[in-house]
Amino acid sequence: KLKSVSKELVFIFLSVFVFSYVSNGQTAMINSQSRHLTSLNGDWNVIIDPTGLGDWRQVWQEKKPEKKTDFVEYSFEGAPVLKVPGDFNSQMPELTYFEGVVWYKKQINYTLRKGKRLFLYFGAVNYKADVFLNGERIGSHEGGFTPFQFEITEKIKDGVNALIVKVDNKRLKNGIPGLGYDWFNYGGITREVNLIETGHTYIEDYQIQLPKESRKEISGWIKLNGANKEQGLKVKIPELGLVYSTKSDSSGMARLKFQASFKPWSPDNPKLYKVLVESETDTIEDEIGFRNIEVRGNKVFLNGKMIFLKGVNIHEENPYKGAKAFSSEDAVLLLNSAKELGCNLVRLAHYPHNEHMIKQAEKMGLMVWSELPIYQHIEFSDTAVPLKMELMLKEMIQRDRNRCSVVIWSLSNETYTSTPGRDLELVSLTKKCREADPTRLLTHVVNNQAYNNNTFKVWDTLYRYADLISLNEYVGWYVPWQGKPVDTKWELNYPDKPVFISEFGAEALYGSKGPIDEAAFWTEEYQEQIYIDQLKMFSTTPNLCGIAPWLLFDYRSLGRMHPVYQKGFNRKGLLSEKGEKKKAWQVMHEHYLKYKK
Ligand code: GCB
Repeated sequence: KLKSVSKELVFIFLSVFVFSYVSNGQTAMINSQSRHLTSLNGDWNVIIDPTGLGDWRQVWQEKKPEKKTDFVEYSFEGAPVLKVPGDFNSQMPELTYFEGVVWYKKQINYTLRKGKRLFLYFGAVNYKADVFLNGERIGSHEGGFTPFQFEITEKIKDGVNALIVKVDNKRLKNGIPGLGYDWFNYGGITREVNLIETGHTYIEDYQIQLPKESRKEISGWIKLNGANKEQGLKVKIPELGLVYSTKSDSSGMARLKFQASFKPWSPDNPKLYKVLVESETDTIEDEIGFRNIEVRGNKVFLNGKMIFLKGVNIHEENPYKGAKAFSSEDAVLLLNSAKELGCNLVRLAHYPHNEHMIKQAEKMGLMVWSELPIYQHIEFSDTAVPLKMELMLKEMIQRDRNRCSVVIWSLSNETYTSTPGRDLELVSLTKKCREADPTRLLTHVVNNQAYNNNTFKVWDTLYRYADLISLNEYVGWYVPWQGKPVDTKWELNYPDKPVFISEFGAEALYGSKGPIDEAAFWTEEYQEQIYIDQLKMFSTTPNLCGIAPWLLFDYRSLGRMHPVYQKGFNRKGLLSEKGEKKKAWQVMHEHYLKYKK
């Protein structure tokens, strides 16, 4: 008995040791949707493992008992089923508040064609995924909102294969986000899973966008992955009769530069072109819009015209279902409401949303603000954190680099200047973002401004590196007014940059009515008054280039515990979770109607 225990311990020790050196998931290839793919969406069997015992019992090996006294106390056979994509919390009552391990299994029947490569692609798994194929660990990935892949060309068997994913949504002190955040921690395989078959050399990535300084000349590149790196390449835009030819070098890279007279993409005319990217061994089809976004002086310009960003904040949640949003239907639902409000921009808070949101926004003429979940308390001085931030940045940019709707990369929200390493790491991340994508605007959201004597003192080191000064303020809600809104004064540490009010608002329970006085908060009237006052105050904000109320729909968040008014919801929505319009909706709507263009 003792012997077998110590054998088991040695095995566990070795596996932990070896596993920690197994390579992590690769950054997913761009435009997965236009590849030769087999969907693994649908029913997966699951084992709920609140204590993490499955690791010790090697669930991924699916050991079967050989004799009666072999107690194998788990089985995927007969196990409950969860839908992928989707969060696990909303699918089983016992998982509602679950933060821990769920093991997922899918049987794959596959025969890989000769000479082809195979990739296992995940749109996102929140928060950590350990992936096993046929009893062998193939890698892991941390970060709940971006895609990743593993090459399994050598690992897939002809016929039946067992794919097991250990999903862990426990919060981590050195995670991104960290331990505390004001949204629901939906765990699970929350986005699509696909097998992607490619040729031996495939188009891994490409950028075909307008740089900030031009409205005619595309600059970008194509990158090949595989043995045959030097190839003839073409970019075709049939509607413009454009065929551009080039060659990749020995590293598989080709630079692109060509001119065309595009009809620019804009909220009024969200024009997209079919674009073909061709190598000798691969062809990818995309739909790309062309626009340029830039800051000149203290103003934002879209296609050379000054634009006011009429935003709204949105979480990735289907309010009607109380579930993670993941489908194109969910995207249409959320974005239709943003459109109806009168927006031309959506701030997708506080993490990269699914691809349907970005693509749907593009079709509907909504600009997108995409954000990293570097939110409030982040352990910047933990050596693992900068690496995690960098990986997320890379994954976020790579997925959406050709989506013209994305006009702003927001790298952080409300981090604290007092956190050791914060400035150093975020400045370094900012530089990396600029290198990786010089075509978009970049910002950090900060809320450390002082508000005294009806004066805002807006300052932060990060603003120096950002295109926009973005700030969240909740005067009237968390902080009392200190004078008339129209008399508000402002002092900016960078007075020549555009200012974006990325959050403001107040909570109200739909249907809760009352007079506007301090005792009556949570009412629609109280929220409405805060909106009226905020809009007056915005007339005093220097260089104001845009605003975004917090937020479109009431949404689930565990910290919101008021038993009468909140019941587990952040009630700052302009709409309730049932889509009912609160009074403040009308105030915002009329305000946005005033800016016709
Ligand atoms: C904020 C945060 C946001 C919160 C919001 C609130 O400043 O950025 O994530 O949900 O305030 O409701 O307090």
